[in-house]
Amino acid sequence: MTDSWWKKSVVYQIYPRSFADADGDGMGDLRGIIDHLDHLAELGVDVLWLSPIYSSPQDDNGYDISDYQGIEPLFGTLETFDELLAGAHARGMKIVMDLVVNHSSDEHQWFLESRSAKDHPKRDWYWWRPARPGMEPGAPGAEPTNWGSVFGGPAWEFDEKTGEYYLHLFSRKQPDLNWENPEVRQAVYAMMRWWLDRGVDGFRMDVINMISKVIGADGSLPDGRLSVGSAYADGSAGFIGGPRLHEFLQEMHREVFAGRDGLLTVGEMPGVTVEEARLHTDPARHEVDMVFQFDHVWVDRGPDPWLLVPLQLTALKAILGRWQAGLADLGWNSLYWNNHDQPRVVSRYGDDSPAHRAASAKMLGTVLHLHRGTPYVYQGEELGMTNYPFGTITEFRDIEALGQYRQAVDLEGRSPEEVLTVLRARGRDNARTPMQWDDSPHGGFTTGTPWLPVNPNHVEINAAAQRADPDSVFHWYRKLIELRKTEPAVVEGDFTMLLPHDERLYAFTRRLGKTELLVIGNFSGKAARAEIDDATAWADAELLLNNLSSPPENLMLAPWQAVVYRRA
Ligand code: TEU
Repeated sequence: MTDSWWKKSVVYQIYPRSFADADGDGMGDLRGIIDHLDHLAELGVDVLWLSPIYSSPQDDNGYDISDYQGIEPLFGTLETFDELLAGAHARGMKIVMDLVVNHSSDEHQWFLESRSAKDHPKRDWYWWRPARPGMEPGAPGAEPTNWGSVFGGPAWEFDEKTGEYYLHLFSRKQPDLNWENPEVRQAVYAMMRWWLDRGVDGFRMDVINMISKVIGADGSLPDGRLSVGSAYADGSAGFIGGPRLHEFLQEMHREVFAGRDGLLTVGEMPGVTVEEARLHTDPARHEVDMVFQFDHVWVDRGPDPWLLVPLQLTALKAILGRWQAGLADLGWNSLYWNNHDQPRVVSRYGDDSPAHRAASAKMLGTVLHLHRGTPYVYQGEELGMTNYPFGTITEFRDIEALGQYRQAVDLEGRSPEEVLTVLRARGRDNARTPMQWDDSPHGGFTTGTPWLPVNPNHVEINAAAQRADPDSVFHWYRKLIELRKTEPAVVEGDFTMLLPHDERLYAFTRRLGKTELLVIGNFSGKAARAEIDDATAWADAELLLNNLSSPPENLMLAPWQAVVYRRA
C-alpha cells in the first residue's frame, strides 16, 4: 500500500461548539478554530477532525443535519470554512469532516418531502412503516418494532399526516435514511465528492455500521430482545453490521474515493467485532482505512446500564490486546480514549485528584500512543482536562443524558440519584464543556455566556499555563506525537502484550528489526514492579520517556508512572 500516510499521523478532534468562540455568542465557531491553529500546530498533530459544522437545528449538537452543503450560521460561513481549510493546509495539517449519513435532520428538505405524502417520489428515502398488524396506528405499543432509540423512548415516531411511522435510531429529529434506495446513496456520494473537490481530506463516518438494516421478506424489520426492567428492546441485531454494509462501503469507495490520494477514512462502528474490522480495513477490499471500535470504552459498563462497574485493568488489556493481534497482519487500528461522546479519560481510567492528575493523564496518553495504530486526541485531552462536577439533571444539555434520564426515571422506575450517579461519571457533556484556554473568567473560551459552563478548574488547568510549563501534560503529548515521527518502531513495530494478569501494570513491547521498545504504565495509586523476563537487562536500557522525576529502580513503578525504554 503506497498511500498510508495516516499510519504515521496523529488526529486531533475538534468539537467546534466547545472549542473557541470568536464572536462572543457563547458558542464556539470556525473563526475561533482559525484563531487557535497555532496551538494545534505546536502540538504537532497532522489531521484535524471537525465534528459537524453543517446547517443543523442542533437537536444533537449538529449530528442532525438539515443541509449537508451548508455551514451552520452559528459556526460561520463557507468562506470562513475555506479560510480554515487554507490555514490548516498552510501549517501542514489536513482536515477531515464528520459525515453523518445514517440519518439526516427531520428538517432536511429530503425528509420534508418524504414526509409530505405516501406517494411522494422521496417517500422511500427514509424508513416508513405501518403500525404493527392488528394494532391501532399511533396507539401505545403499536410501533412497527419494539426497538428503543439510543436517546430513550421508542425508535419509531408516529406521523399523523400519513398514518405511518418513521424510524429514528437516535432522536426523533434524526430520521434514518434508507440506504436500500440507490438514489439516496447517489445523493450522499455526490455530496461527499463536493466536499473533497473543495479540498477536505477525508471523512469520519458517523455510525456507519448502522446503514444496512435486516429486512424480512415482507419488508418488516425484526423485533429485538427485551431485557427485564427496560421499556424498549435492544434492536441492534437488526441494524449493526447489516447484510449490505460491506457492499455499501465498497460502492462508496468506488464512487467517491477511487483515484483520489492523501485521504483518510474512519468508520465509527459501535459494536463492531475484530473479525468484521479486518474485512472493513483490509486495503484490498476498498472500504475504510480504519474503524472506531467500542470494546475498550464499554469495558466499565455492565449488563445493568445504571450501575457503575469499576475498571478492571486485565479486561482492558485483554480487549486492546485482542484488537492489536487481530489487526496485526491486515488492516489498521484507530486508538482513542476520548471523543465528544465519552467522559474524560483522566477522570475515568486515571486519577483526576490534584496529586495524580497530570501524571495519570500522561500515563494514559503514553500507553495509548505507543500502541500500533493511529492515535486520536480529543480537544482538551492534551491538557488533562477532567469531568465536570455536574449536580442535578437540569445542568445537563445533552439530548442523550436527558432522554435516557426520562426513560429510566419516568418509565422504568429508577431512582433519580442512581441515574445521576452514572450520568455524572459517564455523561457526554463531560467532554463538551468548553476548552480551557486560560485562567480568565470563562477560561478564554468566550467573552459572552458559554452554552455549557467552563469547568471551574480552568484556573489551574489551561492551555496558556501548560504551554509555558515544559513539564505539563501539553508538552508530554507534544513529545509523544514527536516520538511517532522520529521512532519508526512506534508506527510499524510488532506489538506484544506482557503481564496480562497484572491488575496494576499495563506493559507491552514494540519490535521493529533490531529496535525494541518496552512500555509500562502503572494504572494504580500504588507502586508496582514489572515482573517481566529480561527485567534486569531492560532496567539498563535507554529510558526514552518517564513521566515522573525519578526513574524506576529495577522496574518498580511509582503510582501512575509511565516509562518507555528502548534498546537496539
Ligand atoms: O455516536 C454513536 C453512538 O453509538 C453513540 O450513541 C455513543 O455510543 C453514545 O452516545 C455514548 O454515550 C455518534 C456520534 O458520535 C454521537 O455524538 C451522535 O449523537 C450519534 O452518533 C448520532 O449521530
